[in-house]
Amino acid sequence: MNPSSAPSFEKTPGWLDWHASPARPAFALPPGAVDAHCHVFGPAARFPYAAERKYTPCDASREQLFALRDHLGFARNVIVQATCHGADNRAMVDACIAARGRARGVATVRRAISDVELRALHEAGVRGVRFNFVRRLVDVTPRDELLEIAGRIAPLGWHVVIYFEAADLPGLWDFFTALPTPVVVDHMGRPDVTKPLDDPGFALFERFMREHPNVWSKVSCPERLSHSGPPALAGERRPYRDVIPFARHIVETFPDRVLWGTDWPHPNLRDHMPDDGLLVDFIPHIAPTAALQRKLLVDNPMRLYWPEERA
Ligand code: 0GY
Repeated sequence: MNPSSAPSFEKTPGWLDWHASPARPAFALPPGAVDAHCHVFGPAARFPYAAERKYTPCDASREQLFALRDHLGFARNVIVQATCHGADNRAMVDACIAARGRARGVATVRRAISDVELRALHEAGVRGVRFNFVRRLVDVTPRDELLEIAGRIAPLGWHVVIYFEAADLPGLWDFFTALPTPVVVDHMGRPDVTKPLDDPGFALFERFMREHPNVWSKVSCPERLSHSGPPALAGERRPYRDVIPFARHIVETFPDRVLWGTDWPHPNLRDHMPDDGLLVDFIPHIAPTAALQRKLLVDNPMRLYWPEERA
């Protein structure tokens, strides 16, 4: 124990901290834009990281998230429970409450959660649960437990966010298509962007969305999927150019079921930390018209997270 008796945490070796001075984006976000995928980490002194975590990040507080929101020009956030907090949703819930209606949350819950606890999460602004199948991030949760949870959150009007690697979609297909709620896929199901657009892996993801009108996709995380970069932007005007055809295809094919988020504070990046302003400048490359941008950034997230505010 350190002198204050608070647990102390050492960042995972090689951890990249979030960008301290992101550019102001050149792209002007439409009024009311929602950053629909971001996290808070700790601060650990107040909200310790979970024992079962697979990484230990740097702190990324609610105040720092709200400062980034204002700097980039977003109106609202959707704060997704990060795996480093396990199923202890306190940091995310605290941020949602502090945002005073300008944030919604996506929680991680276990089957032992009570109806009273679910109701309290709802009151705080939670509108979904996340099921994570990325093995480097979480231990396996049995599918019968996840189905039970999905059945319990459906009557609250919540949805399920799923995170998986592209290679795992065939094996997860039957489970995903049995979910009784809207289903939101993180980061387009992580396509291999070194392959062509008609690669069978991405074609299967497109089929997943086409055949299941309850399936949505976040067209987020170019920095995680890209091989072309940054950092090698020299002479290249389009950030993360190799991701653009994939994200643009999903936006143009399913304009009413796409969301976008920064993924701040960008856990587990290894080669570079993105400038969040540059990430916002990626948006017009994947949603090239004002109408598509409005759906992606305002109409769609408002329909999913703030349906009561729609005209
Ligand atoms: C993301 C991606 C990652 C991590 C998490 O909750 C998390 O720890 O989601 C990742 O490492 O790919 O969406 O933030």
